[in-house]
Amino acid sequence: MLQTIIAGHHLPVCLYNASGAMCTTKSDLGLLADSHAGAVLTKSCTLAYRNGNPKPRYHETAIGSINSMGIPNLGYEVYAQTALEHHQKYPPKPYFVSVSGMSINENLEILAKLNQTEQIAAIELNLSCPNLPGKPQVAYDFPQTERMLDAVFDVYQKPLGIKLPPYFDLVHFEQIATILNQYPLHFVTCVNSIGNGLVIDWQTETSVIKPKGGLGGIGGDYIKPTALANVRVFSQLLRPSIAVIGCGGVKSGSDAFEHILCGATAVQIGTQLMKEGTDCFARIATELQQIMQQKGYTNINDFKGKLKTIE
Ligand code: RRO
Repeated sequence: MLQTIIAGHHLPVCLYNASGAMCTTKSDLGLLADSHAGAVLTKSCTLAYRNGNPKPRYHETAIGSINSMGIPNLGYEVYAQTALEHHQKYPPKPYFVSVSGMSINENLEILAKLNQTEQIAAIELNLSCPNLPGKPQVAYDFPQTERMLDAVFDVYQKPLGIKLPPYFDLVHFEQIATILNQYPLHFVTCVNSIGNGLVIDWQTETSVIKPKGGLGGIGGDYIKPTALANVRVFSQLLRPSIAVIGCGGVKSGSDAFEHILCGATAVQIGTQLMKEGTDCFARIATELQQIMQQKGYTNINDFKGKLKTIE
């Protein structure tokens, strides 16, 4: 009932983790593989191991999260190796790798290596990390995004999608969609955290995370309306062969239902996975299924993208 297809790969359930949430270590990836998630996606990786930003760098509030992790990861080789082990143990569950090199050349080098690992179902190229001091988010710089995608598709022919930051202006949606429609992308994931928010503790009069003077990417309930708008508008502007994967503020079956109604082909879970652990997948899947049954839907395509607006 909840099955879907991403980049030609069948997912038994249209829910899986957002990159960054519980997917950095081999043991995290094992827990995701063992869970009811329909796929596994790794932490964004670089060529070499990275420690990331100084701690505290992640903080939860009652309705969301702020992070400035700074891409802590084990280096791409570990995630390629884990793909082999994953494939032997869980052959039907697609394994996606998120890539976030520090430059075009670093991304090209990582992709050239990952190209050799058949067990990777697809790459999610992250063009939207908000937490590198001194580095802008690539996908807010449209000429840089074009240069990146030109270079990537020159060397990489296997299934690839990109992780976008949230956009807020309809002119920007149209400009970036026109660029993305030129490339053989399999999917776009909307959205990364809303960059450079500030959560503070009024009692101690202090910011809650250490990097960048307390600024970090915001996730959770705060970002659901922005995420839904991005899913909706990109579903309308992109070629139909580019699937939109929804990410942002999903903590219940109705949140996932809303993302699909706006056009999502699958839905990722970040902050809620961090709060609840991998049990969230079975719970949210059950809730989504109940909503579908009540409405008489048997497949997500029965309502995908069918949001009604008021005339
Ligand atoms: O590691 C991070 O700081 C991070 C990344 Br790569 C990202 O894409 N989004 C985010 O909120 N944090």
